Amino acid sequence: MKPLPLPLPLPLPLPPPPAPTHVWMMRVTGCVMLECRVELAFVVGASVIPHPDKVEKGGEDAYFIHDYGGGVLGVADGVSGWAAEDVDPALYSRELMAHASNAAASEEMESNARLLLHKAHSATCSIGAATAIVAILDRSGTLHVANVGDCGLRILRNGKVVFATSPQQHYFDCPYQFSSSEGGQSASDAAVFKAELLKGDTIVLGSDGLFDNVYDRDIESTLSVFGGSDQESAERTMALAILANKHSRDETYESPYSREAIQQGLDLPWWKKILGKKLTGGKVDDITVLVGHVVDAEILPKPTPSLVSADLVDSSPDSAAATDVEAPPSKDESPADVPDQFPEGLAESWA
Ligand SMILES: [Mn+2]
Repeated sequence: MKPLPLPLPLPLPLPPPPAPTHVWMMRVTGCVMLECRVELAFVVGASVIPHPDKVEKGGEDAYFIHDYGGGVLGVADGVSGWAAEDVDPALYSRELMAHASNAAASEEMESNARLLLHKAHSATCSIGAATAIVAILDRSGTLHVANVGDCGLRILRNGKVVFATSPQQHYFDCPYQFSSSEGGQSASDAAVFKAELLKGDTIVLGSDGLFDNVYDRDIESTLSVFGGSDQESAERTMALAILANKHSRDETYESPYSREAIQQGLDLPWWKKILGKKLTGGKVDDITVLVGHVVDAEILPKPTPSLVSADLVDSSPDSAAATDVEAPPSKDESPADVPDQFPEGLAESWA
C-alpha cells in the first residue's frame, strides 16, 4: 500500500471526494425493537497472517477487541510505503488502535464510531500512516461503523453477505489514510453507517489483505461450514485468513485485487493479451481477520479486553488440517518476483 506522496500535491489528479458522510441503515421490520429484543453481544475471533517478509515483526496491521457494550472492534493497516522513509509502518497502526481501545469505553463516546476514530487519530503521535475501521455494537443490537480507507466489513445474515463496505481510495492502491503528514484524511472523511443486527448475524472485519484476496461468495462458503458457537470463533477466523493467504500467493488466481487493477486500467499490454496472457494473482499482504457472531449477551462469560497487533496464526499444515482448510503453500512456492510495471503483489501468468 502506498503512502500519500510527499511532498504534496499528489502527482495524479484526485477525483472529487465523496460526500463526507455515508449513512446506511438496515431496518428491522415487523418488530418493535425495544419490546422484543434482548441484549446482544459479539463472540469474536481474530487471526493475523503477516506478509511473508514481515513475519518476524508480526506485520504492520493492528487490531483491538473491547468488551464495552456488545463489543467494540477495530482494524488498522499501516501504510507500507513509509518504510522507504526509515519509518516502521507498524508503529502508527498499533498506536492508533491502542488509542481507539483506550477510548472505546469512555462515556462521551455514546457508540459514535466516527468520534472513536477522531479520538484515536488525534492522540496518535507516531510517524506514519494507516487505514482504519472501527465497529461498535451497542446492547440494543445497533452496529455503528466508521471506515477510512480500504479496510472493510461484511455483514452476513442467514449465511449471505447483506452489506459490504466500499474502499475509499485516491487512486489504485493509494487508499484514504490517517497520516502524520499533511494531506492525510481525518475522521470527518470516514464512511459511516449503522445496521440493526439480529441474533445469529455475523460480521467480518478485516484489512485489505483479506478483501483483496477473498470474494464475498467465498467468505459465505467458508463460514457456512461453521456454527455460531463461541468455541468456533477461532476456527472461523483462521479459515478465512488461511484462504486469503493461499489466494495471495497464487499467481494464477483471478483475485479481487487483480480484477480491480484491470478495471483501473493497469492491464497487460495489448500484445500480451493477444498472446493469451492475463493479469492475475493475489496480493501478498498482511492479513487480519476478525469475525463477530451475534449472541444473547447474557450467555457470554466476561471477556478480557485485548489489544493485539500481531497474534500470529500457526499456518502450518497441521493447524490447517484442524480447520479442514487447505494449507497455504510454503514460502518456497511463493510467486516469483513481480515485474516492476505491475502493482505490488500482482503477477502475470498464462490464462
Ligand atoms: Mn494491507
